[in-house]
Amino acid sequence: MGQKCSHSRIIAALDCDNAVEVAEKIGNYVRAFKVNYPLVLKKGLKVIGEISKFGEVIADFKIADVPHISSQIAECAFESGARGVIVHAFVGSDTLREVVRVAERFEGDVYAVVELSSEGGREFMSGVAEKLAKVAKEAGCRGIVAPATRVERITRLRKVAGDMIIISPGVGAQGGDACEALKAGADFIIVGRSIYTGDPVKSVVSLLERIKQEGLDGQ
Ligand code: BMP
Repeated sequence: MGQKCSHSRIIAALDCDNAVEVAEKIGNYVRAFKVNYPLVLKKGLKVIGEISKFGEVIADFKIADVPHISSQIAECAFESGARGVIVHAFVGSDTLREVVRVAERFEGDVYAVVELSSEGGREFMSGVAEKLAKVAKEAGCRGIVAPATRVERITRLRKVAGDMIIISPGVGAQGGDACEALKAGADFIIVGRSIYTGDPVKSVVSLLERIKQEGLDGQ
């Protein structure tokens, strides 16, 4: 992941209509961009290519279908210029392996959601997240998605994840703290509204400064 700002530990979630404009402004400060369904449904898949001019794109389609459909979704994402895709780990090994197989063709990465950052993530996912992380690891996923809203869960999941990358959403608007998530074992934090609402450059720079002050900037 990441060529532009190789030490940044921020992945910007561009869930805003002016995503391309924001990407151009903050491309030098983030490690990657995460693009989600609402944006692609509104702007079309071509938006992935447009954003990828300013940094690597992870296509967050939270793929969760049977293998032959999931692999086609991943293919669409990679063919559009994504360097990574996000899948749901609960789909099981067959789908995960199939998506990893597609990613390998494009030299891309697969990240598996093991526990959502929302309250609902506690209902079912918390109880099986470690198991899901293990399955994702065995299937060859590059990383897992774990909640910054419950940093103790990141710490627990790190034990299973080993050298897999942990990317962690829920920072800022959902109540999670960037530095606490990194301290708990996340490699990267995913930040959306706290960056793109207001002045994106100011917000991302001040977040980077906080991370640096705490000695968590990974340099
Ligand atoms: P925000 O920082 O504005 O709350 O955005 C969080 C982003 O991370 C959204 O794109 C959302 O889809 C994603 N996300 C999340 O919030 N929790 C998860 O568990 C998994 C996610 O992908």
